[in-house]
Amino acid sequence: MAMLPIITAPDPRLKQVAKPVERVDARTRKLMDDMLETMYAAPGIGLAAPQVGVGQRIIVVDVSPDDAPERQPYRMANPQLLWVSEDDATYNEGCLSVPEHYADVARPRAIRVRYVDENDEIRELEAEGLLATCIQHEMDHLEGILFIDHLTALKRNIILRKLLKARKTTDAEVRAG
Ligand code: GNR
Ligand code: NI
Repeated sequence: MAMLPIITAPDPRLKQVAKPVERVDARTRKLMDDMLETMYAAPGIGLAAPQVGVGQRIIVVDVSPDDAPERQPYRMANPQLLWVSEDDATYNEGCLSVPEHYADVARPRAIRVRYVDENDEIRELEAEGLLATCIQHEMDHLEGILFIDHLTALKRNIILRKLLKARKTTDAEVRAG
């Protein structure tokens, strides 16, 4: 397994629409496993391929609590929503590509998703609560959408300006050694 660098906003690669996976092969599986390792180390509860600079429709998710007896990772290619509930749930979301910023986002509380798993098999999953929120957050990444795109332009631009400023500071510090 290998750790992958995570891209942070603003970056044009986070704004692109990802391409469907034709077939889940050994290389795709390796990418899924590397994404999971990167996600656990971050730590995070989900990760989408565009966040590691790969423009393919691949996401990984694991919302099981740290003290759970075992992990429950999902590896998904080409996820599509078959159904969403009428009612919304609001979570205070964060994103590994929008470090240190959090905001409430309302999304359908429950979903049914169809995807291709790590064995190239079609599966369906019904999810609610944090799992449903996380899958939708990851699927947004495949459309080039970040959670800050659900906020007002004012709030989004404040966050983007802060991220840019923080990056310039780190870059300057790195250059100075
Ligand atoms: O680690 C993450 N936590 C999180 C919390 C609430 C809603 C969504 C998420 S996903 C995020 C990791 C990430 O950026 N995935 O793209
Ligand atoms: Ni994210």
